[in-house]
Amino acid sequence: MGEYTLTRSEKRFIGWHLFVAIAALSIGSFYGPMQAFNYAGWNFYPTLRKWHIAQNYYQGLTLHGVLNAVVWTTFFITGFLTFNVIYGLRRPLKYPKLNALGFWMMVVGVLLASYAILANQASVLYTFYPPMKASWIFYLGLVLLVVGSWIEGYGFYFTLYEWKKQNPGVRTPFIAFASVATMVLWQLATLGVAIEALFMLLPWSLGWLEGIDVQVARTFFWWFGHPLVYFWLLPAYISWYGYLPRQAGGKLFSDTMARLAFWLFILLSVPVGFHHQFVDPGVAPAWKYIHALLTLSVVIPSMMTLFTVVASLEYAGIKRGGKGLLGWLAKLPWDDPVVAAQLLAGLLFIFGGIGGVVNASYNTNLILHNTAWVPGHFHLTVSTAVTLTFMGISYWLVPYLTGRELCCRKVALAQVYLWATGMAIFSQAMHSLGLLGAPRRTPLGEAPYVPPEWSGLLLRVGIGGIFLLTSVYMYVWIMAHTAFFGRKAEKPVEVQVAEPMRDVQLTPAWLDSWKPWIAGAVGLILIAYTPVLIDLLSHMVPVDAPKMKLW
Ligand code: HAS
Ligand code: CU
Repeated sequence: MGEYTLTRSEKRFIGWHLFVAIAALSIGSFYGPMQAFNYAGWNFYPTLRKWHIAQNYYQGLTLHGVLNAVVWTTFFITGFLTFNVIYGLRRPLKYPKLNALGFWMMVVGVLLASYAILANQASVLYTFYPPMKASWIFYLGLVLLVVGSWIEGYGFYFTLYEWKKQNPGVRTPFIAFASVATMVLWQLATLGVAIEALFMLLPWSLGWLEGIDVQVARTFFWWFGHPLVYFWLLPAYISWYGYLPRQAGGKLFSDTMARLAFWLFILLSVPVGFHHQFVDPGVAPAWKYIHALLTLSVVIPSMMTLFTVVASLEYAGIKRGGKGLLGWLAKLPWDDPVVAAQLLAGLLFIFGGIGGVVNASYNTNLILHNTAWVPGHFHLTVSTAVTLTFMGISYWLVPYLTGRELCCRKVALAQVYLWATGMAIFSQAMHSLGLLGAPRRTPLGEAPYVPPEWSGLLLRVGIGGIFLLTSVYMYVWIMAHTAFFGRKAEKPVEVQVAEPMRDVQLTPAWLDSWKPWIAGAVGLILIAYTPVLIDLLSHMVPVDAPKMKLW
């Protein structure tokens, strides 16, 4: 790929996405360690209450979950995907105003939802399960966030369509293809939560419905909730396939495998939601079994990714002079924050992935469901594989967008290692606590039933929190310093898109054709959900929120 530069306004537009993402992270990440400290017995909530920045544990937990898991990710992702579409296709967006409309709608949505949470009117956690009921402002904010992201996605489709018309027979450049695929996955996924919010939660919170069926709501939520995690993950995979091999000094081992992995995600990500509902009543075991099988199938594209990315890295390490079976490992640029972030993210994700398979297995799920194991799992996945990779991406993307040099490279390197260490300590302790029966979503520091064998682990959760609190504010500081006060770069940042080892045109044409895969995905969703939904919808038991307020 030769040089191609984005215009100033394109850079600014993407920059705004990252700005909102990092702003959300900087608030949300304050409350994460507050939970960890509570576990360790250092309870700051009385002080936070005095300062009027969180009334209770659940408000803090909601701020943490929504701002980090939903806002930081969605904004970072839409910004990064916009970059990939423009840079990958080497052309402007077809309708930049449409994308701008989507973006500002998302911003309004976030402001509304954040207002509701900050006012303690929506301390319903990031899964907002009914019958907990939030203010309608919260649900309206969510709807705007989702619809805005759809509009940004439509902007991508129009742009790709135009490019394809002008480039018949040419394989879509991987970073652009994979970005549009991520959006398609997101749009299939969000149908579930859109139905839940528009037809159930929003009218219910406005008083237009007296009650809603909790099981139906949960089922639509998890239709969305599982593929949501791949909406987070796939942009990290785009970076691991599309940039990391070159950043590490090598090439992408197989463009064919990379594309096939993305198609498999489109095909298999959605019809798996019942692996979050193994213990829910009202769903026949046969359907849980089918979803469990499909869940284990959607592990395959991740195993393929493990293989392809490690093969690409091995090639890079050998080119850098690595000898023997594992000598290449030591030769990788572990001192480059962009690369180190992604290597550490990938290494910890191996454990996150193994945990995922344990979760997906019905019999082991019964032991760990609703325990601290689950947050242990997702801090290795969304908070490390994804977030640490995004941090690594921003260490080149923000300098590219602002034309300023990354300030303090050494601090950035330390930040990345601190994050990985903190997460390793935190997650290991959380997994172990879960196996000992410690519940999730619970202020364990104040619980009267904590047995002595938990205490060492609870302390380790708190210590992990100290590492993470330090690391995240180092990151925010580096970003702010680079974007606003960084030295003007003498030469522009080179965007390091990885070349595949084989000519891209040799990738089979069926891997560049959308219809069969999307049709397959829709078919599988219909098979996996229709009979259960018909059954659930014909036995609805609408309930209202408890009269007392839960928080
Ligand atoms: Fe999960 C619960 C199953 C992946 C996130 N998951 C959650 C929740 C979240 C979450 C947020 O089946 C909690 C939801 C809630 O609040 O209730 N998960 C899986 C499975 C996978 C999986 C089978 N999860 C993720 C990812 C997430 C995520 C990814 C976020 C981004 N998960 C479950 C289940 C539950 C669950 C149940 C419900 C539990 C319950 O009962 O509540 C798989 O997709 C994992 C496959 C991954 C691999 C790893 C491949 C390794 C790679 C690394 C490459 C290495 C590199 C570096 C690049 C098999 C690709 C190499 C470096 C060198 C130096 C060489
Ligand atoms: Cu899942």
